[in-house]
Amino acid sequence: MTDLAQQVLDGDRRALARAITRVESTRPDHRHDAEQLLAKLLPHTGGSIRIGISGAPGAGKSTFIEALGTHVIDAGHRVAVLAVDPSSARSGGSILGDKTRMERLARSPGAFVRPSPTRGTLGGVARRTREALLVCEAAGFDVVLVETVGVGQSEVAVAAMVDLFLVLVAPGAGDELQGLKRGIMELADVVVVNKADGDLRRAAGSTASEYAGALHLMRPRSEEWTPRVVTCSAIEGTGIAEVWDAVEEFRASTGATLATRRGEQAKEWLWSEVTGSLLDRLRADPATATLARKLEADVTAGRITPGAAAHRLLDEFLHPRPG
Ligand SMILES: Nc1nc2c(ncn2[C@@H]2O[C@H](COP(=O)(O)OP(=O)(O)OP(=O)(O)O)[C@@H](O)[C@H]2O)c(=O)[nH]1
Ligand SMILES: [Mg+2]
Repeated sequence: MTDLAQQVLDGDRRALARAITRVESTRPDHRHDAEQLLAKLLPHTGGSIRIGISGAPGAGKSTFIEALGTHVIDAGHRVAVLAVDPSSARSGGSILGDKTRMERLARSPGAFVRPSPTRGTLGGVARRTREALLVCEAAGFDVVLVETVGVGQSEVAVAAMVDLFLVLVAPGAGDELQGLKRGIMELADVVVVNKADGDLRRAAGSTASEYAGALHLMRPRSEEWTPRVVTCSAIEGTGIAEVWDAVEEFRASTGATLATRRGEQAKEWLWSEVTGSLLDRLRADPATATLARKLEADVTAGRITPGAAAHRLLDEFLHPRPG
């Protein structure tokens, strides 16, 4: 792992890909390697701006990331793209489509594009993506984009690992404001209305006004930054520079508290690791698994409350009865 760590620090891309594969692995011996590797890389992390990009399917995330990534590379940065995609955790996702859509970016020497891990639960995928982000920073990428699809939990997970959360919407998506999407708006630092081109240009303008109005009504999350709305066309490339300007302004306004916020995030991460690892170990324990199957049936049939069953399961795991 010492060699691999050094190769990552030297900017060796194949080593970077291998390091991330190791971090994503669910094998217990790999986990040990991954932790050693991360310990070596940790002093070299923290040097990027971490940006979460979320949006409903079809909003144009892949096209937008290609346009923004290319713009940012032209400005002299190095960009890594990671993904937390619960649909890909289930089905293998739309990696093929993304390969073609992000083709230019993926070919650029200044970019590293990594499809989301295809195995594991959302929690597991998010945990590993968070570590992959650190590996990319150690490899010298100074902009990390973490893509997620616009469905609840995955956005909360991504927002907890980034500095800035960007929500991409398509024109006419204003009715989303009424319903579920409101919770997501509360996470947004920048809302980008995409597809402001051709027949959709006017609709994009009114959608932008609706979002600006909605954001205005929300209680500000910080004194340093007021969320803002930008319109762009990822296909034509218009407005992309303005999106990046907003990112840089965000960085300038919030720079003084960055270390504190990342420290808080790391603390939360500690506890989600504890939760996740505890569950992994509990599930890997054969005696507990046998009892779990029995208690699941009992809970389903209403013979015992879920609370009581949970306590029995934990007791069995923590204080196994001999024999
Ligand atoms: N007119 C217009 N169409 C766009 C723009 N950006 C993306 N599209 C189109 O919108 C569709 C979806 O784009 P994607 O980039 O695949 O969107 P996505 O959010 O990554 O979609 P998923 O990966 O399925 O969640 C494609 O047909 C794109 O060509 C844009 O700026 N203007
Ligand atoms: Mg996509």
